[in-house]
Parts: sequence; C-alpha cells; structure tokens
Amino acid sequence: MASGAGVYPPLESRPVKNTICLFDVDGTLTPARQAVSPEMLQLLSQLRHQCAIGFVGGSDLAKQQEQLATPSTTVTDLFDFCFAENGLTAIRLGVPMASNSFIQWLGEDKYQKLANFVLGYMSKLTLPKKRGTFIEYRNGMVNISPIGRSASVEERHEFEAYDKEHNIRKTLVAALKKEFPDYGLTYSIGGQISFDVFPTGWDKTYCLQHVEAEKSVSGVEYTTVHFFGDKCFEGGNDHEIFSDKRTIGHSVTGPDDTMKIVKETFKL
Ligand code: M1P
Repeated sequence: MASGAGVYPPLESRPVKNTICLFDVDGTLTPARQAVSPEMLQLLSQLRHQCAIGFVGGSDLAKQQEQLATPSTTVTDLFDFCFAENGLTAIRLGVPMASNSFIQWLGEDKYQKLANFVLGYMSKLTLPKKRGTFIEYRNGMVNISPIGRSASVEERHEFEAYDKEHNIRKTLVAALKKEFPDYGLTYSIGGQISFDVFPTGWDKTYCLQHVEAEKSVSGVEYTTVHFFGDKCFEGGNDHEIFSDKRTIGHSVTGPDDTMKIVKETFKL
C-alpha cells in the first residue's frame, strides 16, 4: 500500500528550500487511528521534491508507523522530520534527535499520586463499555483513556458519541486540574477516547525548536512553516501550533481537505 519512500534532494537543494510543511496525523493525514491512503503518500512524495515535510502527532512513533507506513516501509523514510509525542521524540532524516522525558520532569512521587487519583476516579465510572490500558505511559507524556486504549474502532466511535453527551473526559480533566493545581500540567483532548497529559509548553509547538535548529545543522533556515491540522480550535491539540506566530496554520476537515489545500498551495 505505502509508496513515497524514495530518493529526494538534500534539504538544502529542494526548490522551495526555506519552506517546511508539518502535518498532524489523525484527522489530517489519515482518518482517526486508521491507515494513510496511497493517494496521500503519493502527494507527500511529490511535495517532498519541493520542500521539507514532517509530521507532528500526539501519539507515539509505533502508532505513526502503523498508520503511515507498512511493516516493510519505515515511517522515518517517508518524512524528513518525524515528531512523535509532539516532538518529544524527534527524528531527522532517519536519525534520532534529542528527546525529553515526562517522568524526569515530573518525578516518580508526583506521577504516582496522579496515576493513583486517575485509577481511583475511573474505578467509580460506569460506561457503556470498558476495555483495557487506561493509562498509557509514554516518553514525553501520559495518555489517559476512560474506556481503555484496547477499544476496537467500533467501540471508539461508541465512546466518542457517549462522551459528547456525558462529558466524561472534560469532567475528569476538571477533577485533575482541581486536585493537582500546582503540577504545571496541560491536559489535551486530541483524539476520540483519551486525553494527553504533559508539562505546560510541551504541546505541538515543542517541535518548532527542532525546525529552528536546522539552521545550525545544514544551514537551511525555515522561514515559512506551514502547519496542517484538524483540531485547531481552542482546546484542540493543534491549537497552539496552528496559532503560533512562527507558522502559517491551515485548519482542515480531513485528509481529502489536506490534499486539496496542499495541491492548491504548491500547484501540484
Ligand atoms: O493524535 C491525536 C491523538 O490520538 C490518539 O487519541 P485517541 O486514541 O483518543 O483517538 C492518542 O494517541 C492521543 O495521544 C493523540 O493526541
């Protein structure tokens, strides 16, 4: 299925070399938690011959590998910059860059208090369905899901609809903010069944420091940074990078809209 891995000019030799396009993953390059289409990969490949491309997703790299590549293609071959967990895990041209750790930042003691509170709170919730993995511990954040991360696609849709009506996630986030007012954490509802928890400031703008650092690596200064995302509204996990003064933000309604805007913007 996947195409798009290939030979590309070095970053400093691309026709529009001072431009980079950054894409959110779920709802922007792919339908939520599903695979990318061959048409999208083809377009990204064409775009990569013009300028640098990268993705910036909240999920960890393993999930982006599942969604954007196949077992025989590596996601890090398909993009110049891979920013997993908002850029807390960053890879440039296949080579890992400096990463940062949630647990080092917060400390074990505070983390356990948070995890115990969440598990205690969720033990009292009754939902249409509960599955497994209620807290997913990642490098740069934790992801908390009242239904559990092992929910099927159908169960995800069911939870999302139930949550819209009953505000399960919003109410849990409010309880966390009240319980841990001095933790310096941001709670971000970016997907269908969960929310991300990370130190304030470690949102998707975190990856821009890696984009800026390119100047001292290859000499390329990215003066134009396009960002494409589907959750650009306030409270959405694309909002900060979308509205950052360093980016030109494009709010999209889904992968087809992303393709349309890319084609129009770059005359592809
Ligand atoms: O990329 C958006 C979000 O995707 C997933 O959310 P959910 O499982 O709730 O649909 C998660 O990986 C989340 O971390 C991420 O922000």
